Amino acid sequence: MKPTRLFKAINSKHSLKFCFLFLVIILFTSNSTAIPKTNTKEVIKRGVKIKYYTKGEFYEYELYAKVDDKEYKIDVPECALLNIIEQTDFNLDGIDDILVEIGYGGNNKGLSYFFVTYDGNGLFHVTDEFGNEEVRENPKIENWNGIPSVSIIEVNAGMCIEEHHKYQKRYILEHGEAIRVEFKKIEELPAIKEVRHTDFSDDNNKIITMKYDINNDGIEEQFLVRYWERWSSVLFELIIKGTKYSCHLGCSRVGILPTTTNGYHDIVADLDRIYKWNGKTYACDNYELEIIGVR
Ligand SMILES: [Ca+2]
Ligand SMILES: [Ca+2]
Repeated sequence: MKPTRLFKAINSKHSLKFCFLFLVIILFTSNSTAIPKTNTKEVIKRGVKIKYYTKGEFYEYELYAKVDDKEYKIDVPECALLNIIEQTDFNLDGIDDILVEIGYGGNNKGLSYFFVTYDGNGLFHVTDEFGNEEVRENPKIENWNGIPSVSIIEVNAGMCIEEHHKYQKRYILEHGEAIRVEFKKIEELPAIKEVRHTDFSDDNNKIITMKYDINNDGIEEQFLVRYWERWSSVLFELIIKGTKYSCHLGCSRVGILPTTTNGYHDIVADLDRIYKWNGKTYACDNYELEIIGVR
């Protein structure tokens, strides 16, 4: 009978070999089922031609992608101003991804961001958003350890009622998600002399004069600092050799830094916004102090 023959086989001199074979089969099958292998790269043709773009305007933006000349509409948050910041291979898998900015317009809400990846077969993946109402500057796309990364600045500018803070955060696209890989608190640059918005707590209408020889010619220049009630911040004018320069951007403080550029001390606004002398006026990024007259 067959059961007898099986019993005999197990108990025969070959039983050890049988057990070993059985063990190998168990190990092999358990190992192969423990690691799920759903590699999206296998279903995506490398080098696929993909182009992302938006359509529409005024809070009715829609996001599209054209893959090998076939158009797809991608589901994204509604009622938003969408702006594609960058199309590049953020996760280095050989297929272009995008970083999209969500804006809401006006001064009340900041900016947030999400990545979109193409998963193949007409399927796209949208990551969770990052950023918030304290993000107002354009993000920077920077190389971070060989990977494209997104650096954003969060700052509670505007109303200077709370203590001023500023953070730099860095995100990368990994495993289909926006992963934060860096968090840095931006410290306030120490100034030689400064005027803060809190210096006006006793009188909003006064003008505080700050004197300092900013170009080391033996004559003190004058900062005229006023309070801007709407934003609880300060505005300043600067008089150099009879010429008046005006800053129209509110800040929580204005100060003089020990560093110099072209022979003039640098000026700091807020925590770390630095105005440098360019030979004609003070400038920071694309903003210059306006020359409003000669006394
Ligand atoms: Ca990619
Ligand atoms: Ca001087």
